[in-house]
Amino acid sequence: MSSPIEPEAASAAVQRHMFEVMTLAKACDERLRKGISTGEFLTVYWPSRGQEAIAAGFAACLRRDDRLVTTYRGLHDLIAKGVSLVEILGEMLGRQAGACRGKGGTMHIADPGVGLMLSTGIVGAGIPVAVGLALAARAQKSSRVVAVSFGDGATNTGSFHEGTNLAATWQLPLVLVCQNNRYAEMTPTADTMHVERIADRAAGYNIPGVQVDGNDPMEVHRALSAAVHRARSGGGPTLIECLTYRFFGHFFGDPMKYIPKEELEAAKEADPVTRFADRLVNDGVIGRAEVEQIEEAGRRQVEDALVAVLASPSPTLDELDRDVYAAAGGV
Ligand SMILES: Cc1ncc(C[n+]2csc(CCOP(=O)(O)OP(=O)(O)O)c2C)c(N)n1
Ligand SMILES: [Mg+2]
Repeated sequence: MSSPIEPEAASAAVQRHMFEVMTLAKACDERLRKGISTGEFLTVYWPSRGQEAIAAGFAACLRRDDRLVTTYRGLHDLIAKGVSLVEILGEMLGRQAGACRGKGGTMHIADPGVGLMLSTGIVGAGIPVAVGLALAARAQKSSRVVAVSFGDGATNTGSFHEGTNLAATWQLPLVLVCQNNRYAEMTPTADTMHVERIADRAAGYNIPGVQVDGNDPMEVHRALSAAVHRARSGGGPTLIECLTYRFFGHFFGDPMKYIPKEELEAAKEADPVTRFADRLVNDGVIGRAEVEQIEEAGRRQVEDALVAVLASPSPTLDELDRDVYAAAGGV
């Protein structure tokens, strides 16, 4: 089903911002992988490298008070929604400076202050939570919308189908964004579902379903802005399937033996960050020198954040049950 709502065009300033977000996500990913490889960082990491164009869409189309729910493979999404690098890296490295004071780890980064309500390691589990957040927005007569980001594998879970059914039935202000990176852990998507297009699953719930090139930020922006507009104006949920690819397997360190070499090489060849930089330069949005400045600024931001993170201690024992339960007699 195609979208009857006209998307907003991304201005030059918005395109630049989208590129900054993609570049920062790439710089942060590279630094994390370097730190893990050398033994400098002791953490686990599920890289979103290769999927940055989808995050660029979130950065451009969501308001600060809109909500976003993501997964363990959410570094790019967190950056797009405005979670600070200190909170992200602090949490990944188990420091008190982290978004959850270092008690949640890579899989569990949340920052409600900027609308990033949940990252979850339970596949599909973010969807019903996002439905609840969308119901809350409606109950509070707020114009905010909720976007939920999940993988291709998540669309095989009951949580996806139950959540989507409820959101469709109640016409909630929800945008379902599937980051189809072609694999769920080590299994190719095509081996686990009888539909060719995940977007077609929307038909089962009588909501619009669109498939886009998830490596093209402008295409993502177009689909997402239309879906956000629909949700905000009472038109109910949309499912957007973004076709993308993960460059580093399921987790960083995954030997990736199950991935055909040529497939991976072709994906890296079409790197969405490089592709977008070339396009912005060709379209005269920014110059080549500015691309390099943005890249350098991204790397610097990551190093600055790391200084603060590495100076921050690990959580102490008395933190063990703090923030886990509400205090008796009040919140
Ligand atoms: C309910 C549940 N089942 C199984 C797992 C184990 N598991 C972790 S990641 C993953 C694959 C998910 O694939 P996808 O939804 O495509 O997301 P991606 O990792 O590709 O971003 C699985 C099966 C889990 N964490 N939660
Ligand atoms: Mg996947």
